[in-house]
Amino acid sequence: MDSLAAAPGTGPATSPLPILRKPRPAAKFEDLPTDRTLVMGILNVTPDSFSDGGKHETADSAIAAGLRMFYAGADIIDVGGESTRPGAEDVSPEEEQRRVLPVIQALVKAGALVSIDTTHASTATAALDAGAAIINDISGLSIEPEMAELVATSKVPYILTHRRGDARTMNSLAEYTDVAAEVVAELAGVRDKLYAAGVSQEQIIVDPGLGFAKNDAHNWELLRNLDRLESLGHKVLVGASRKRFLGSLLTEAGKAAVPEERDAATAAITAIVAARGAWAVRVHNVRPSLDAVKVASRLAAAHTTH
Ligand code: PMM
Repeated sequence: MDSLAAAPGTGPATSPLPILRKPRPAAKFEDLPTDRTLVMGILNVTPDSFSDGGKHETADSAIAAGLRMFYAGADIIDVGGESTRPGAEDVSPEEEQRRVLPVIQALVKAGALVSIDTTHASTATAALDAGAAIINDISGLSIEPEMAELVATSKVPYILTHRRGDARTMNSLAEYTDVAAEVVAELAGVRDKLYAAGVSQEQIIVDPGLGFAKNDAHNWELLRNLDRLESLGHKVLVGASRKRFLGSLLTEAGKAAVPEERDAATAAITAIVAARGAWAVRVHNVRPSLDAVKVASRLAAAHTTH
């Protein structure tokens, strides 16, 4: 039961057995709040993701961590079974589904809104059958173009993330003259393929893909130019949480901050992108980002007297 006591990134558990709470009615995408930036909690059921890889070796420990994020207030739980870190090995769809499906089923049963982080159409299909409500495909259709058909027929929201190449090649493809313009143009190209397959404008959520074929300077430039991404006319999701560019920013005595030391900087980014109207942030530690969203919302509602 130790796994229930120490949630990664969410601080000490307040309830020793969150898993035993009563099931709630299934959450719906349409019921998500629209008056503030949403917070998506990251749940990697993988042995090797860069921040939380290896923490959830059993479905039970992953479910407990997901439930803690849900009860901490996460609007969406993003469940992934394949590491996306540079150089990561491919995982078969069968193994990926073995990892994620029991976790999705349990979280949905508890009333959480779940997204499936996958590049495989078969895993996305199985996840939707298990109750997931959003597809998060960091490949931007580049691995399995048939994902477009699935999004069109299932009518679920689809997170379209900018990336060049794959986990093995992306670092060598981080060459841009105007990163924001190129990311927007490349996202628009994939968006048009989604439209051609019959996907609607409201289904698409765009994501700059921080760290995916981007160096530190590219990530900062994209964050600064979020409005250019918004000009595509879709909801925007930002995934900066604990990424390497924050580790380098927080370098002390020549040593980059380790992932767990990057949460305050992550929350600072959440406050900034929330103030700029991002639809959602994808984070490991839910609570600080929820607080950051509150700060941004309260500031936006403050009166100016002159
Ligand atoms: N980053 C990672 C994985 N999935 N999905 C979206 N939409 N955006 C991201 O930036 C993103 C993602 C890699 O980070 P992780 O290993 O912490 O999940």
